[in-house]
Amino acid sequence: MKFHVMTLFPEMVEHGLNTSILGRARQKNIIAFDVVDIRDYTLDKHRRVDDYPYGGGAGMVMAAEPVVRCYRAIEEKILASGCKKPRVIYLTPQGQTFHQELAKEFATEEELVFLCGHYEGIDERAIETIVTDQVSIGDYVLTGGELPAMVMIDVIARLVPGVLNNGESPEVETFHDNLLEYPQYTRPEIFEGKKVPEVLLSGHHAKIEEWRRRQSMIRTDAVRPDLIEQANLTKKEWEFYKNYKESQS
Ligand code: 6GU
Repeated sequence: MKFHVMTLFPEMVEHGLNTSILGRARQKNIIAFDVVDIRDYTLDKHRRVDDYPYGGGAGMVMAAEPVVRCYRAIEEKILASGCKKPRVIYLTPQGQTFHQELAKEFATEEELVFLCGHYEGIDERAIETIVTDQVSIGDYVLTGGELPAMVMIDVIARLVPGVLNNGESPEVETFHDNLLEYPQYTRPEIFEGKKVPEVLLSGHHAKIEEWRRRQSMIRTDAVRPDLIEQANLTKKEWEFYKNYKESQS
């Protein structure tokens, strides 16, 4: 799978994507990155890519021309390689919120194009001309689309077969059984006076599993009560949860 990224800060994206698991998957040719500098496509003699907004207001707007010319160069390469016209994702707080199901959908594509905006946004006509999907990564405002593009690429790439090293299929539910993960411990047994929970040293697998499930329920209840309503719990686990809630009140 190939990820094309249109950006004014290519070195930021290159660095982010060449590290750790994604860097290794790239070396193994399971995924590929094509990071393109939008500034290379400006026709302005001063290499400018932004301008003042019509109608006034604060900040600058990225001009349509370099963005669309940059995209057309990418599209030409993709069509020449025999692939269909790609989906083009514009990273913007005005988009639909990213989630695991959307990642699964994008992971079925051969090629994806990400458009990273900066300043106060991009001329709407460029967006109308090339963009197929507008996506936000959450309800907060970042200075540009590079980090959101890297977040999306990380989430999508780990769904591509062979990217994760263990033979297991990646967990594609938001969270396993709609529960948050239980706490993990490794050596030493005592760290700054704090002991590893006794049950984990017992070697009793059924007891360990029960403890982990209960820890998951307790955490989910504290942090994400919206999830626990749809959690996949056994009758016995619901019983435990009910008693736990009563003991809390
Ligand atoms: Cl995709 N872009 C920016 N600038 N801020 C965001 C975002 C995207 N998603 C959440 N905040």
